[in-house]
Amino acid sequence: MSQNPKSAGDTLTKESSKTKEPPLFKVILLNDDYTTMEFVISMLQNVFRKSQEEAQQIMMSVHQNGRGIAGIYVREIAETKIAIVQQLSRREEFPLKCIMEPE
Ligand code: TYC
Repeated sequence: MSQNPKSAGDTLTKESSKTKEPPLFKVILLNDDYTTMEFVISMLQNVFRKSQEEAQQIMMSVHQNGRGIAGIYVREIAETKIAIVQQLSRREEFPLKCIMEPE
């Protein structure tokens, strides 16, 4: 075994590909002119589990730059959070959008 030069530090074996971590996705909030700042902060706190301070900073960054990262998750969690934001936004008749992009 130890004579096999491929056994040490080889990252492309079948074993390692089986235990590879799943791909991650950024959930990105998009700015708009109608959703209230308070609502965006509440989404960031309640859906994305950010502190009051972090939520305030992320919201202001999205407001100023047009978009910002709400969180980074595996595909299924990202999709679920996007669906929750969409549902809560529509309920309040806000056009708030969030999208996902590969990390
Ligand atoms: N631009 C909105 C306003 O001035 C606030 C806002 C921030 C909306 C972030 C969406 O993702 C957003 N009320």
